[in-house]
Amino acid sequence: TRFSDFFKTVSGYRISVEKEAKDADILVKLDKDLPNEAYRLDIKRNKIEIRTSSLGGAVYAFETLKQLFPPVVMSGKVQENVKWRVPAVSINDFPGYGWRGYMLDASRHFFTVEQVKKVLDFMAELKLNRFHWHLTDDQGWRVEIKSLPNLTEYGAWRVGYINTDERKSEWWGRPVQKKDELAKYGGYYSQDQIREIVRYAKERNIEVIPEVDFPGHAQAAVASYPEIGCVDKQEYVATGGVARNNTMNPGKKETYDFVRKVIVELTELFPYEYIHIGGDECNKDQWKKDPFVAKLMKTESLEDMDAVQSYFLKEVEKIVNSHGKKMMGWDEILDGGLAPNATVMSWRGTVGGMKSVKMGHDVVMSPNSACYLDLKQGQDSQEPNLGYGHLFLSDSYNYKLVPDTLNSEEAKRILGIQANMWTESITDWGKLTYMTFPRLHAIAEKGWTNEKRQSWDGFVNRLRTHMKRMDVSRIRYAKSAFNPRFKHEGN
Ligand code: NAG
Repeated sequence: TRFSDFFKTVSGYRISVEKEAKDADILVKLDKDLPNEAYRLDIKRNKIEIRTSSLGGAVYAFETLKQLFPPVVMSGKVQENVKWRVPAVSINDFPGYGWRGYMLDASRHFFTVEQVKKVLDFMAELKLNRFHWHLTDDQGWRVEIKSLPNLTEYGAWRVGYINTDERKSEWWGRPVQKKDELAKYGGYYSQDQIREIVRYAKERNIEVIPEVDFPGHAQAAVASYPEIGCVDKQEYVATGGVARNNTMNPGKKETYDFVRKVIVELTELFPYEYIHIGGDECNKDQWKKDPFVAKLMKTESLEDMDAVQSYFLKEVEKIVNSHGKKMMGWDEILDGGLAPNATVMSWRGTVGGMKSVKMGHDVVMSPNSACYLDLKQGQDSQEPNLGYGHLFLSDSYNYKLVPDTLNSEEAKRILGIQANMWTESITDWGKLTYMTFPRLHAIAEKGWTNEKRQSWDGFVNRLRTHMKRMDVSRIRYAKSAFNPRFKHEGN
């Protein structure tokens, strides 16, 4: 229905599905022979015909159709007084990879339900189908877990110095006056809101994958339930980048009870295959002096801290699997020995991903050298002071997802690609879209288009049209990312 409404608003089209379709302008037919997410789009003088075997195929046929109209439509907004014309073409289209993801970190900064829906809208427009929701970190716990109420009563809020000027000002180009103010910041998603998001995503062919970060990046959790940490006193939800006591204690029974409760409720909320358990950047120093960890090492004959982490994550995997889900984690989950059924998300470059493939595990590639949207897209002089390093559009576009060193069996274990939006410096919606585009266009193309048909020149041409679309819709994006006079290395 969302597409019928959309096309009706702009042009009075009649859309029909199957039988009563004869006199419709846009006709959607079920064609069981087409693979999942594939579609055929035939545009004739007085009729548009779509064939597909799946909801996903239908969604993408309509997204393509929207993009064939002049660059006046994006995110449901339409410009008035434009000739509403589409070329007569025949398109046979299907994706290269099943996992085409976008990750939103909702912990470092909180984004409302309405904003999350807008993320899902632009994902659908770029034919992305996996929304990875980073729901917990040191700076805030954002998912309601009914059996663990402290997580959202306490763990969702931080009190600290927040730079209010930066929050309000036009942030690019101008120097920001620093004036700090003590404030409470936070928010969380209720279970009803999560169900609403999952439903909204489903209509757009998007699966939602929750991430809760274990055993590191967990200061908000440890602050809410000190008994799962390596501290006896009350800890605070982190305000800045450097967390203190942010590591769960794998030597305590309470920790496993905690994990179990979280997983049970996530399983009820998110109907899909995977639960992402984080696993990245665990600070193991606290474990070295913890008596519970020492005891665990003795009883389980664990040699070092990597072995402790691996033991813990294998236990987590058992819990996840026993609830009918698969476990996914960042590539640190390889350290000390990978859990037997785990899928790896490779972020520290591609090494962890390639190693996992060779070991027979599935992987999603999300290397920071190609997919990290929190890095600057242009030179420092052209960019606002967001991001701590650089990742140019051409770096994303030139990334080769499947290296020649893999044989065809191994290549199949690469499920796809994902862009990650970490939000330490992303305080609002304008910054989010600015850092996301146009790199997300490049990453989306990596996931969808056959590598042989990818070309930088072709991409840049098509991007020009998308940029017009974003201009019309007043979506902020980095123009510096694509400047034809400015050659990035590797262009
Ligand atoms: C890493 C952290 C993440 C952080 C990001 C910034 C992963 C898997 N972990 O340090 O918490 O926000 O990079 O680029 O990326």
